[in-house]
Amino acid sequence: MDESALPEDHPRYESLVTRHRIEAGVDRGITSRQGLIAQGRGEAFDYLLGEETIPTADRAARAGVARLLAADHPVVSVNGNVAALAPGETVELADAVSAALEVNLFNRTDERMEAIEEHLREHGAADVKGLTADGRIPGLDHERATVDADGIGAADAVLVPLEDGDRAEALAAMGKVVVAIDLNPGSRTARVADVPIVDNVVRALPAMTAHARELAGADDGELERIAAAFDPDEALAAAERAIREGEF
Ligand code: PTJ
Repeated sequence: MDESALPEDHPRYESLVTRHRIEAGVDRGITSRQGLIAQGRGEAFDYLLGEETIPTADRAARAGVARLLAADHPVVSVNGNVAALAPGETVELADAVSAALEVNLFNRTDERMEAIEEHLREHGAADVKGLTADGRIPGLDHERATVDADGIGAADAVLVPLEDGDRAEALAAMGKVVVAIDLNPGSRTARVADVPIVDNVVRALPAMTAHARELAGADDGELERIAAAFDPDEALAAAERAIREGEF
């Protein structure tokens, strides 16, 4: 079924659209089959969060943008789920914070790397890193450690939308600022991130771009103040409360 054939009056229309995109991503060789499972996990948390951006997640999005804008070499990491769910939004955000885009896969194959690179270019990316593969994230085994030396390898801040916990931890251990988007406030990714954004990537990425445009003229002092005012533990606790009690 084409996305345009989905019933727009369905009460869970947005969820149908994201499911459809992930399915299409698997069909196109962009998303791994494990990506379907990850999506299901994410959906469960999104359902518990009321399928909306809670106020602390929006504050986290702003703090994450401040960290990316303040960085010398920010990189937006893209996996098979993000490429399928929000390719245009990912490219727009990378532009808005002057970050490089790098394809970085847990289940890395040349075919998927190339399919995702092409998909991002179709959505406006001028340059896509990840295929040079001349760097490694220490402490990880196999292909999931592979990065570009002048991309994630050299980055001082990395946005990891929807990341596996091991890799987020390894990036943090390299001393990089980790900004994560993850619907599970208890995940290792969310817990190791300097800025955990507990929200769906389909909402968080455009919200971050809007913050980036608004903060475009901000000086270093203002970016620093925004980043310093954000408390990751408090944000995670607020997300857990929202899930438990529907209290925001
Ligand atoms: O494309 P690859 O090969 O790099 O593989 C990507 C996946 C996602 C399969 C891989 O990184 C993986 O297995 O991830 P996990 O360990 O399942 O973690 C995914 C996390 O993202 C979980 O905590 C989910 O709750 C969360 N998540 C899933 N969908 C979304 C999400 N967070 C935000 N927005 C979503 N749409």
